[in-house]
Amino acid sequence: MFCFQCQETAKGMGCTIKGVCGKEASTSNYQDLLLGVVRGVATIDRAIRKTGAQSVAGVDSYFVDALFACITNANFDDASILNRVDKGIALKKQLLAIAKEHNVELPDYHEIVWGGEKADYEAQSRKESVLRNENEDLRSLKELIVLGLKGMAAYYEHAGRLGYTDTTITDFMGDALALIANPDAPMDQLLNCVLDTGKWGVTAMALLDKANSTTYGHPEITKVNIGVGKNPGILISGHDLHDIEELLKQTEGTGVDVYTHGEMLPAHYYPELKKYKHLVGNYGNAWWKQKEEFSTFNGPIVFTTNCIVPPSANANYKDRVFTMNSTGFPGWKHIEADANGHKDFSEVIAIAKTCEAPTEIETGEIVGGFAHNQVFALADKIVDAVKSGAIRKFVVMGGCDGRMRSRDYYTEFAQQLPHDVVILTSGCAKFKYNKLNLGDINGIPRVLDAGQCNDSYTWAVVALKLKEIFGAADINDLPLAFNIAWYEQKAVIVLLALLSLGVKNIHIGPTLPAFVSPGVLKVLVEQFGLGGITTVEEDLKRMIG
Ligand code: FSO
Ligand code: SF4
Repeated sequence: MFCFQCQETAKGMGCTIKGVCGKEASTSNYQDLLLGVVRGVATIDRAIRKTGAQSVAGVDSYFVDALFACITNANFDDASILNRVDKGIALKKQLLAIAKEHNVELPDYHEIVWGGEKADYEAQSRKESVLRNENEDLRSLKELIVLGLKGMAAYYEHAGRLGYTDTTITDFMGDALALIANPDAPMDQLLNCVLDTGKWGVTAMALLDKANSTTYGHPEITKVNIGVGKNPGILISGHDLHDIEELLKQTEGTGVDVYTHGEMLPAHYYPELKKYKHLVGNYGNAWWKQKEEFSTFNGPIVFTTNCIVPPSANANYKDRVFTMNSTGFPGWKHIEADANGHKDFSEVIAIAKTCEAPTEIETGEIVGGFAHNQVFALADKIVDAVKSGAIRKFVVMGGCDGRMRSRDYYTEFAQQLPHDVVILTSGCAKFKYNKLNLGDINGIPRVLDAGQCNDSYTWAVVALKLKEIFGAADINDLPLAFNIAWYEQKAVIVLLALLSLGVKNIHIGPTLPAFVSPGVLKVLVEQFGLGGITTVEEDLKRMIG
């Protein structure tokens, strides 16, 4: 195996024996195989479509799901990955038949030529490894693209589940997959594609923003309980709002409460979700603390997306965890959607009824719901505070949380920020400072949480609005700094999206990605001023002044 897609990769270079995340070498290899199949399918599909011929239906949703299943901590189940490989090979055969019928010329990439025999899976997976590209700069650009596509796929899938699709996004994804399949893809074309990935990332985030806020109302300022009630509960994790809505509907009146974990916290901010009285609160913190927090929760847990941490051998919750969508874990039950996209939670609810109420691990409330609509409602107040000097600067600190101790940096950075600086956050990174009680400035909380990592879109929209209000020539002239924490591939698409909007001098940490080669880093530094982090003191001087 070779995997270097996340921030916690072994030695900051790559996992080669087993993932730090817990991913087995076999799973990693099958994911490489799956991505090879995905590249092959997308390349043939695009070639057919470009001739004007009718291609096979469902190619887009196939590669979106497959890309999502290869995100860090999403799917640890070999059988589930291999199912997708089999599905892709069947699709490829259909596509090849159409290509033949219409005399579509196809390149001779191994992704296309390979016949898909089961006996070859092991050998072929090695051919599809990240290391198939020997030139490290080419490899780096191709990985930046595919990792960005994984994040984009996740956001696109959530939007799609709410009925929002946009084939221009999936057309781009198909073209980008075909480009990275090309062993001779030129460097400049790849670099342009990296930037285009960011551009389409903005479109995908905007689509999801529209899907979420049209379906569930615009997020609004909300106090979220972090304590517990007396009823048994179901804990729901991940990012999918359609799934939590279905769970809320099916648990209503059953005596079973619903709690959010990690990235599902922002569900509480949406009017059409917060209206459910039995949506009691947010239990625990970011994804990486789940082993402790799931064991005291006492009830069943459902994963709508990543981030899964493999349980300890003696974990008391092992028999009451359910996965859905692109996620999977060997031995855990998987809830499939029916033909209409509905999921049946009756088994989860039945188990919950036999469980104790959650054990209290915290008490109190946290405040969030500052997505763009809510921020714009406060615009006058915010602009006045900036003009009067009460607010000196904003610092976007969104992204991911993770288990490395070096991430304490973000807690300390937040604590040591001057009191006239406001943190704009989104994603699970917020758990590093959302319980610090950092106070407010003229009634504006010093930590404004827009929502999930995809809601980083809010900060792009807000920055553009501030630019307009203050008549700034450039987004980079605003009193705005970016100190972003990353972990997995959704953070990659967020970063590429910000770059595509022209944001400069973004700091990412706690370490720079292993998949960015020195040569590509040089370009990113020269063109965008991208940088890492140093010490809290030094960075406060650099970013805040
Ligand atoms: Fe966090 Fe995990 Fe949302 Fe990620 S829960 S780390 S960037 O999946 O997606 O912020
Ligand atoms: Fe390693 Fe991260 Fe890949 Fe897991 S996802 S195998 S921790 S690089």
